[in-house]
Amino acid sequence: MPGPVLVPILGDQLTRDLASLRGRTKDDTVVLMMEVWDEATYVKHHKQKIVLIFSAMRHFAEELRDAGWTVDYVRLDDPDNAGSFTGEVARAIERHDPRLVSVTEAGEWRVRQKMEQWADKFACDVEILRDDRFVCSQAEFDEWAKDRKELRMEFFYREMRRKTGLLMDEDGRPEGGEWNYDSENRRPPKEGLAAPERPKFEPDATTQECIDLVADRLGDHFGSLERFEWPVTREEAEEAADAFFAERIECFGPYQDAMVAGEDDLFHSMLSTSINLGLLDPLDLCRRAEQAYREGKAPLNSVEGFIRQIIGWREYVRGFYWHQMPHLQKANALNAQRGLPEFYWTGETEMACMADCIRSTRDNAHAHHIQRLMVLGNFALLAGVNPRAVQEWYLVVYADAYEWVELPNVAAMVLYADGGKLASKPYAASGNYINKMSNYCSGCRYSVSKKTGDDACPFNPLYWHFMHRHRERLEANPRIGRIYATWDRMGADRQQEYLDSAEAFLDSLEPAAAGWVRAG
Ligand code: FAD
Ligand code: DLZ
Ligand code: SF4
Repeated sequence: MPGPVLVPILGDQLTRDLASLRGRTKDDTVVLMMEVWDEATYVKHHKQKIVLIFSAMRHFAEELRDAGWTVDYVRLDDPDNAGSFTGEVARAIERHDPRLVSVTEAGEWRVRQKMEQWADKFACDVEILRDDRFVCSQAEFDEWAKDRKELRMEFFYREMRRKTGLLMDEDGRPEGGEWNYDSENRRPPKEGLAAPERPKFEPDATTQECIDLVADRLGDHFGSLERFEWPVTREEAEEAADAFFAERIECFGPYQDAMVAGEDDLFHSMLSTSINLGLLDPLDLCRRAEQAYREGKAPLNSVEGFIRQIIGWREYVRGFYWHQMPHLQKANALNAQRGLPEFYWTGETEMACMADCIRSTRDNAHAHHIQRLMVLGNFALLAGVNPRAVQEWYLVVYADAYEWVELPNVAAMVLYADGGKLASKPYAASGNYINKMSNYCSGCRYSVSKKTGDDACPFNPLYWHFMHRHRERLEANPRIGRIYATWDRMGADRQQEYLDSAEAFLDSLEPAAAGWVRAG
């Protein structure tokens, strides 16, 4: 009798229709799921991120068992646990003597490299299948990117709109006449802006077990476990999506870039963790958004904005990641060498905007897009923090972070470390932008209207310090170069005041202690 097919399913592959499960028969397949030390500690992920992944994996294993599949599930605290995917697949091969290992490709470079060695390591056949849970295949992305000097999301996005037919009219034109309603997605928060509360999911017994495990074994990782509210099953994720489409999508567009102290979710969907785990189908969510528009339940700028984030940005960064790896990991076009400041981990800073975004990150393993981009990221860009240190921070702290989505956003979008392949200009901004889009500045010890000196908002002198030190590269950029006329008009004395203020502030930053990202 030939052995069964062994189907390893990774923590972010929790999809019933996964390529490696599709077409398999239940009496001839053993599904293997593994909680492994290597994955939990290659960086010291936020405690909530590990609880989320383990709990979602355990629930998914139950879902498969209930549907009649044989699931071999290895827990982190299993005394024989080999600690790595490769080690656990090797042990499972000994247990089950399979004729074939059939696996869906890993989302991250690091894991895929190891997976590609399995065929040489193991005695049975190994097949690695394409992950087709994306609208755009890698071959398609590479073909689109071929011969383009600059890769721009906007043009890619239009291709995805055409491919999916989302928000296209009968004549093949974009709904409403425009491809992009970004200019209608920037409304500043009005006084007292608050969103309906999203569904929060109390830990069940399985999640509680994972919380106890993480607190016990990985208690020195960053982040709080006090409030764990993430959806961990497909049903819960669907409930979260239903609530978004019923109550929050209407205002999603206008307030997409707004920030309000203490309002951690606003009108965002909070669905990235479920999408990235494989619990929700991104294309299905886009179709639901389109339906809300067609039924008159949500305006076009909200629906287009939501769809753009998913079939635009999400698909685009995934294609970009594989197109640019492995060198994207090391890219540092602006030669930024500063260490990450300690306050990114402790939240202890007098900058009210940074402190609130770091608090939300610590409490929820989440911050919304504009907080990640224009507050936390903008500061790292202006201060010249080394891209590797920034990348590792983002990978650790967010529950939705996997390198394929985190790295392009951090290295290319935020830090311009790829020298402009992804973004046409650095997203550098002074305190003015944060003041316009948030209510942070009114509660800050710094003054956003002051440009230099001890009380000045640090973003103000840092902005000019950044522009000054990268003049050679940025002056020729038509989207940003004109700013130098303003700088030149200031005169040497005023310029020096800006530079001195920035340097005094940078000198005051305490670099992060060792041990936040990796043990020892
Ligand atoms: P919404 O605002 O409701 O957006 C809807 C969906 O669009 C999201 O769920 C997500 O799937 C997708 N999306 C939106 N923006 C992006 C984007 N720039 N790239 C990819 N997908 C996007 N997202 C991650 O999923 N994982 C990450 O590790 C991650 N790291 C980021 C790092 C930085 C520096 C920045 C600027 C953005 C990062 N993002 C990341 C994108 C974005 O911030 C999150 O997807 C979003 O905040 C998740 O919250 P939400 O589900 O409420 O999103
Ligand atoms: C992020 C993560 C963590 C913390 N732990 C596990 C795990 O123990 N087992 C598992 O299958 N997946 C885990 N993951 C998600 C993986 O890191 C993710 O599937 C790969 O990085 C994708 O390449
Ligand atoms: Fe942030 Fe500056 Fe505003 Fe303070 S004054 S909240 S540091 S932007």
